[in-house]
Amino acid sequence: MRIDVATLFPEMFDCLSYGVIGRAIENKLISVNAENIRDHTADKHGKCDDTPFGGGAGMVMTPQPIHDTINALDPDRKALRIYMSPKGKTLDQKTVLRLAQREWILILCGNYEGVDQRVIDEDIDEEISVGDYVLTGGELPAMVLINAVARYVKGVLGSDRSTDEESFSDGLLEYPQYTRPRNFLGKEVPEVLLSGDHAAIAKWRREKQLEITRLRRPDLLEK
Ligand code: 4G3
Repeated sequence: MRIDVATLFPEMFDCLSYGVIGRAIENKLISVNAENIRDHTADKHGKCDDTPFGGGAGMVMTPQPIHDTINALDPDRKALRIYMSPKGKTLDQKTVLRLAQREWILILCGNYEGVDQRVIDEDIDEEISVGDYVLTGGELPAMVLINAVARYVKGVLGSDRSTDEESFSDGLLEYPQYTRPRNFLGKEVPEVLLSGDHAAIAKWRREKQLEITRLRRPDLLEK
């Protein structure tokens, strides 16, 4: 899978060279290219923002450098083009799985008060939000999206690491996990997990999932 990012802060994406995603990039399962929007501005001083028409606080990113960045990366409109925005559709596991099927995605990151609406209308396919809060830029949301999507690219997780046993894959929250030691600070690991009775373990885990989901996310049980 190819992932392009259009951003004023490409160095922020260096953190993708760590951990599971870093290994996936090394192994060429995914490629991430962070493109500096400032490298595409026609302004001789490198300016990429301006004051909002109609007045109001802050700055808005101008359309020309963004439009030219996107169309330099994807001249034939083959990528799925996403804008990270607080007013986008909230990211969920279903959307993650749909995006993971794509060969090529391009993510636009806005800063300040966002980008000129005309570049969204002209160049963007979908607006996505990572949650109901505002950040200083779309870079951290883009990295959340990249991480969530990359996990579903074939080969990224180890062979026995399953993505269909985890939270949300069956619409419920996860059961609690335990590992060694069997006694920690006087607390014992639940006996059933040591029993070797796989049917009993599966039943206990399902009950725990229902219990925690009823307690914390009753909205998930409605669905
Ligand atoms: C305001 C995305 C701020 C308008 C971006 C872009 C949060 C999210 C920004 C705008 C962001 C999110 C940049 N903050 N919840 N900041 O996904 O278009």
